[in-house]
Amino acid sequence: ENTQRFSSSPATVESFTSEFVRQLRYEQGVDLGFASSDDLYQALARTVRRYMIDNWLDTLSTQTAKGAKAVAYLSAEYLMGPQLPNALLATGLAEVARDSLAALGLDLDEIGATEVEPGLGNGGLGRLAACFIDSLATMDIPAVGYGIRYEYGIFRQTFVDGRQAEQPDPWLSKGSPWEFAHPDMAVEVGFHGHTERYTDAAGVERTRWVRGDCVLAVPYNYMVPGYGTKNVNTLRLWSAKATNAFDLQIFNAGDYEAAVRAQTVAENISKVIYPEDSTPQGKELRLKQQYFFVAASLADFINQTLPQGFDLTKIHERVTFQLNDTHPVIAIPELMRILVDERGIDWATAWDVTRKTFNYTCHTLLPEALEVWSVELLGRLLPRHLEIIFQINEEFLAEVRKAYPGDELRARRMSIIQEQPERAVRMAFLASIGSSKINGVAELHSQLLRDKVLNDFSELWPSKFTNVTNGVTPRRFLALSNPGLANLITEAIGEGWVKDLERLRELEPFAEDASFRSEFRAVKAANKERFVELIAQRDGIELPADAMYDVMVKRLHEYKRQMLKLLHVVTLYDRVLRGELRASDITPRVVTFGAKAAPGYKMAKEIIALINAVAKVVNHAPELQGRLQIAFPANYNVTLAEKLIPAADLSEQISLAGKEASGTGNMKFALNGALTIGTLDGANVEIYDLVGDEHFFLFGLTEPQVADVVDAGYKPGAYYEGNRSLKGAIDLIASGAFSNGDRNAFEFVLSDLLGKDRFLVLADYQAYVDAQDKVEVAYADQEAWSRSAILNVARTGFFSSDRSIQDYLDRIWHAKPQPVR
Ligand code: 26Y
Repeated sequence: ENTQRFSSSPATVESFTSEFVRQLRYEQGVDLGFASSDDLYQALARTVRRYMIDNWLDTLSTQTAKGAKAVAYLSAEYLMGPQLPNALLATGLAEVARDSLAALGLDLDEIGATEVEPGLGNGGLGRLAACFIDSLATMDIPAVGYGIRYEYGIFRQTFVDGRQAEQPDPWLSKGSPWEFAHPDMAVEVGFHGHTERYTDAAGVERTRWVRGDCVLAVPYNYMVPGYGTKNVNTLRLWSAKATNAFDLQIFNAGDYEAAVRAQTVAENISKVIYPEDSTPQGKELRLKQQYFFVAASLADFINQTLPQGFDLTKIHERVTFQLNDTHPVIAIPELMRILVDERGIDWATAWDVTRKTFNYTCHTLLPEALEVWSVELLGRLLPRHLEIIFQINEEFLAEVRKAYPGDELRARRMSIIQEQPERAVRMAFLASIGSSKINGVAELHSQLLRDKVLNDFSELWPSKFTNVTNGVTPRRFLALSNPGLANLITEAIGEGWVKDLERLRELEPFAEDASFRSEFRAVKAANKERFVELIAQRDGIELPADAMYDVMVKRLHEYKRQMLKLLHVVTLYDRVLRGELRASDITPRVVTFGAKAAPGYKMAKEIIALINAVAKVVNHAPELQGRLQIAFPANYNVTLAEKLIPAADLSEQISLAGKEASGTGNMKFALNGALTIGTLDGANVEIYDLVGDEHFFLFGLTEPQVADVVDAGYKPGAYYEGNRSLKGAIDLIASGAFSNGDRNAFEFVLSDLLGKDRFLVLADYQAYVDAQDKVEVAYADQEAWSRSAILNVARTGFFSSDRSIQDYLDRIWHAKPQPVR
């Protein structure tokens, strides 16, 4: 099935088979005849891994020998997705593995299906980090990803009576064949305690941090294989472990139970990923996680990667630390502490070096998503870091006052310390002040950062601001996930596109070729069959394969407007019930949702319940004759995305303009030949510009229009009263039609929509329904539709994460490839 002929194989069927059997017997300790599916998976993974290790070690020695500048990506999240298929693709072992297993009477896909994906991320930001390390490896850039080895990944979502319930994700319960633990390389990370002034041997006044307690950070290394190169980079994730010294202290005091409890407290640091992806709660454990991985990573890079005795005033020549949002920003005062307190470097030099070493990527526009840490908490957990932040702020505000004499309001606005509602450290400001470059993740987003969110900073330092539009890896999200389309493309234009995605442009003429279009449709149809089969097995949901696949998958957020999508479905149903629309005139459509809600986000959870309630009625409504189906498989994750995106016809990217920083799902869909229905938000703008108006269903208010509507005093109720079709849909929900007659069931959602509607769902409703009517018409002409779909593929090569990484290299990092010989 999965013919990946993009690379040559390092093994023959014979050698692969003998290694596999050896792994099974001598590493797993089990005979082939008695192997469980997990035994088979572990042995297979270790077999594939074996063919990457030499390249990995060669990469390491090449990179250390050259002493070239490295990129250290600091991210609290890496949403990796399944590892086995990616390793097979990178090594070129896919076919050999398949044949070798088949000869043993085993099936590669069946064994692969037992893999539990490492869900070490919430959504876009974590998945972006995973795409970026793939591209860095593929492009031979010396790079390391630093993060946290959460013992529990993002929760598993289930539905109980249509409502979200969360289950833990013990992804490591059977161990991971992909990780290499290095307890020998553990780093101590301190917390709490106090600071003291003292005079050193040379008579210089200095400060030191006397830590109150400390934990061990144990590194786990993961190979990050580049595609079509020998280069294999490293992802280093830290796991928390209690220190012996710490235990012993309490143990000696005679309190055994307290010693064990203390151990649990220490090891909780890397226990679980926080499932919120906006509205950060000022939770102590989250700040501990952030400092834990950042302190370990800096110590690791300085003490293990840089040569012994390296002059740290030149650290910026050897590394650039990229801050993935504000989560790792405590690294800035940490580097200052190392340089000033530990190395005795003077403050001014240290600050100059620090600012040259860090760069900051912002991923949001929502004010409530900007992280702040209360001065009280930060001062208690990291007293020295708070002092350093205050000193940075003092000098910074002096600079502001000098640049804008008399503008005290501005100084107060720009202060790292917010005074209301409590004294707190604004991490985005600290990041902006302590970095060389600040980037947004799509053109519109970067513009809005400059003009709004960080406007004062862009006035002060215009050249600090830049844009790097996000991208996605074409290895995972095309070559691996859509082998049918990948093969079709390769037959048409050769295989160069996998590493040079702009070459998809060469497909443009094929859009005019009727036989190519027909093959393209056959691939899409096969992808739908594959998805239908999966969803029947996985979720027990029966779906027609012969329908338009209309897909909205992303975290559940009001600003992303899943409600708008749902109102369209309810509108169609309502029109049929009223006899305004014949069911037989509806193009058969499967509306697919996939979305996790943050466990504490009430509105998001109510919307999930509402979607499931509508699905229950609509999917069985005799009036609709099965032409409209809602599929809401639980627990949307990377594994499901890889099957779903290639099956999609219509990609829903309908956030309120000015709210979605970029989006990356939007890119994956277009690249897989889905047409977008979307607003001018995030990277949709760039997709629209590239594919052209005829091949994109554009609707909705633009960002400046949104600002005007809001400034004029938005009244959602007026839209409801003034629009029969909208009123019909909302009234139908309010009537209890989806809640067994209970008229109050969805009061929480509806009253907000009619009273507040922060994200202007009702204002964009009519434009959205009109755009969906255009979709209906367009889909009826399958030749024209596939032409548009092919042009979407051909014109979205820009969205390769290889291009994003090249932009980071050119505009921010200035590091160079170091190919492994
Ligand atoms: C601090 C904590 C609450 C937190 C944890 C995770 C805050 C934010 C996040 C994750 C944010 C995120 O995923 N943002 C998304 O980043 C993508 C990659 O740049 C963008 O495409 C997307 O628009 C943005 O919402």
